[in-house]
This record gives sequence, structure tokens and C-alpha cells, in this order.
Amino acid sequence: MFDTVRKPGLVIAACIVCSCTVIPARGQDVAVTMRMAVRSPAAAKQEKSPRAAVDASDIVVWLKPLDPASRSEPEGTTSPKTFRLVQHNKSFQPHVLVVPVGSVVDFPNHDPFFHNVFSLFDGKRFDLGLYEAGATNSVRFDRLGVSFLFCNIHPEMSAVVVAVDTPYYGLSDRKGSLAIQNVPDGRYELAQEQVRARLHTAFRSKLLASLIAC
Ligand SMILES: [Cu+2]
Repeated sequence: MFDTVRKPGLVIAACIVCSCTVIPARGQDVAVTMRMAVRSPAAAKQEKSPRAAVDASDIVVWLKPLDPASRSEPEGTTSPKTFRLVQHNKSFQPHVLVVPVGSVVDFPNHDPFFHNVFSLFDGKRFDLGLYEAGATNSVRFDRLGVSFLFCNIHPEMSAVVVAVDTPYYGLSDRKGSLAIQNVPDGRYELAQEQVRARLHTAFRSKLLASLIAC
């Protein structure tokens, strides 16, 4: 049922092993469950057992329909939508957010001090400037891709927004498990991003840009 595609060169610091299960649900829709395993390059080289796997959270997986019949959205969903990414305790919550392309993300400031949100590299580029406690600013993620968000006051703050062109997506937990609900029967291409590795690279680029600006 699924054509799986692994992007070449996707994983920077680890390799990903994906196992996929399709569970029949109501009508012709199904729930797709997966288990992603991330192994360090050294463990992968030595072909160690899955017990050598490390934290496998924050892997985004999405299914791109290959048949016109399966391109319609799941019942009860509309796309794009509005999401929230809250600034609280000097962090973005949630840390990783997956949205259908065209969706609006609100950034409410729930801390008693100023914050900023900016994205300078891949994906959507913007800078919301400084805004005060209790205020909310919003951004429409109108292009596909991965956006790395930071706050220019608090260097420890980071988040990732992944905009996808399908309603069928999921985010892995620490064990690498994820589920994509209400997937119509059909053929799909499986795509994935291990955002934590890419965030690390984006953070280093931000640091370098800051040093050059000084
Ligand atoms: Cu901040």
C-alpha cells in the first residue's frame, strides 16, 4: 500500500530505521503506526542491535498521496488551520509543530517579560520584533519546508515548524513511535525529517551570523 522513499543525505548524525504497520479502522480509512529507531553512526557501522538506539523523538513523518482519490482530507478536518506555539518559561511550547502549508501559527507571550520570534534560514523567513508580556503575534506558514525559530533575547530558546502539503502526518515520541490517523486506502510516498539534527545546524548558523554581525 505504501511506497516508501528515504531521502538521501537526510540524516546528519544518525541513521533512521522505520517499520510501518497498517491497522484497519472505520470504512476504508486506516491508522498507520510506525516505529522509528535512531542509531549513532558508530552503532550503525557496527550493526549493533536496536538496543543501541538513542532518543528517537521529534522525527516528523508525512504521507504524500500518489492517487487522486486519496488526496481528499480526512473527515472532520480542514486545512489550513490555526495553531499556537506558546512562549513560556523562556521556551517555545511545543518545541516541534507540524502544520499544513498555509496555516497560521499564533505566538502568545505568556512570560512576564519581552520576547521575540525570528526565522532567518530555511522555510518561512520573518522577524516579529520585540513584544511584551500578554501580547500575541502571528505568522502564516505559506511555503513548504522546515522553519527554525529563535528569540534574539534568549539564545536558549528554539523551536521548529514543519509545513507539509498533506493532512497525513505524525511526530515521533522518545521511543520513536508515532501514529497517523484516518488515512484513506491508496498509495503514498513516505517522507521524514529528523528535525533535531537540522536544528543543531541552524543554531550553529545563527551563532555564526551573530558573530559576523558583531
Ligand atoms: Cu525570548
